Amino acid sequence: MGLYDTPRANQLHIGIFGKRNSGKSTLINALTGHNTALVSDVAGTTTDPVYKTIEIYGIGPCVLIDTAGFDDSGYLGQMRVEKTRVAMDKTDVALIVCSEEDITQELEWAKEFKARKAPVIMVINKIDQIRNTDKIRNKIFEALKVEPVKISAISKAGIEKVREEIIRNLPEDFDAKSITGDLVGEGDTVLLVMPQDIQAPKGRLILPQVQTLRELLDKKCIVLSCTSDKLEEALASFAKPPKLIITDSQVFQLVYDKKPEQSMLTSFSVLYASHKGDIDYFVTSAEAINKLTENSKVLITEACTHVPLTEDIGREKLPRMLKKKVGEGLTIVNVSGNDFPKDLSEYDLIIQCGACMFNRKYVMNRVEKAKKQNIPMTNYGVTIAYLTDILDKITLI
Ligand SMILES: Nc1nc2c(ncn2[C@@H]2O[C@H](COP(=O)(O)OP(=O)(O)OP(=O)(O)O)[C@@H](O)[C@H]2O)c(=O)[nH]1
Ligand SMILES: [Mg+2]
Repeated sequence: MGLYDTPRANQLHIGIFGKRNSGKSTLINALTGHNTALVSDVAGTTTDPVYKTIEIYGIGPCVLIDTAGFDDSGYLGQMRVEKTRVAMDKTDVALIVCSEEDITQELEWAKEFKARKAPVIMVINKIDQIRNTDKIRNKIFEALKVEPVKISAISKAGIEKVREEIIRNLPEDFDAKSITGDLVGEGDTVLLVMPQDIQAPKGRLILPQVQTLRELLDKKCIVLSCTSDKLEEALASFAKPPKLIITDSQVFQLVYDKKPEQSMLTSFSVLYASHKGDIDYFVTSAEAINKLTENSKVLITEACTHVPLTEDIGREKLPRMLKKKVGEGLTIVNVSGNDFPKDLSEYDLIIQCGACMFNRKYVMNRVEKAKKQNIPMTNYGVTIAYLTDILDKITLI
């Protein structure tokens, strides 16, 4: 899985954009204090986006994304720009580096970030070399009404100001998003149903389970976990029914059938639907399942790029459930990782995985794209709940 097999997906993503040779990689090195990114005077040194974790005082660990110049050209250049665009989709805060007088492209990118409501910090680099920085500053101020930060990434002049600007421009909703919301609080009992099937990684728990458990412990809840075959015994061990049951979506029906009436029920991936995405859109979009026919086409998007195992949810279980309802003729297309078609018009429905490996910004940008093209989009958990007829019986936050 590589990139996101740590909880990095929840950290602030700071993307650095600019033309080739503007000094993006040098700026990364200045911010991290290490020579981690490759710097050279050859235009096009950085090709694939590079993700680095840094600790910024006042924010904590953040992910810095070093990108290929957005002015790259030619066939390979265009492919690199495509990857820079994926980095754009993941960016919570953008730094745009200007190092010459013509900043037409820089301003276009800044406007695109603004349209996506991502904070943009304009940086003028190479002030040790550029003669008239005021000309660039004035163009920026005129177009965007923001004061750029002037730096020399090489001498590190102005770097502290960049750090301050990042802190000043933090997105409002960043870090505020809890997984379990106000469903439970201190002293409440919670049962986690976590079948450790063939899909579960050997010797450890998957990220949504780990993060949910950690959050519940931080909230001082009393948490018990079991596999689905021990559900009855687990329930019997509570003096009174647990306030909340969080289950793996794959055993939704079983848990719903056995749960005490007083206990609220939800699933990890339904919780993740609002933690990482747009729960309202996911729930309304689930209605589109009813309208699918054998001529329909469904896109299933999975964040992980693991080699699919047998009984994979995205490649086997969900397609089987959908085909059972709609008919064998239903077309299902699977994509994984950062692949997400630009033109969604051929699809009748998009089903995204729980997205624990993606940051929220990236999933929300996908939702925006789907909404703009009027394509319903939902996620694994909501789909399974809908298909098993319990979407209206579970607790959403
Ligand atoms: N004079 C001066 N040169 C700089 C400064 N920052 C970077 N450079 C030089 O500009 C050149 C390009 O720097 P990089 O950091 O590789 O630029 P980049 O934007 O990452 O370039 P690509 O990866 O090719 O897109 C290198 O020769 C750097 O030494 C600066 O503040 N002043
Ligand atoms: Mg570079």
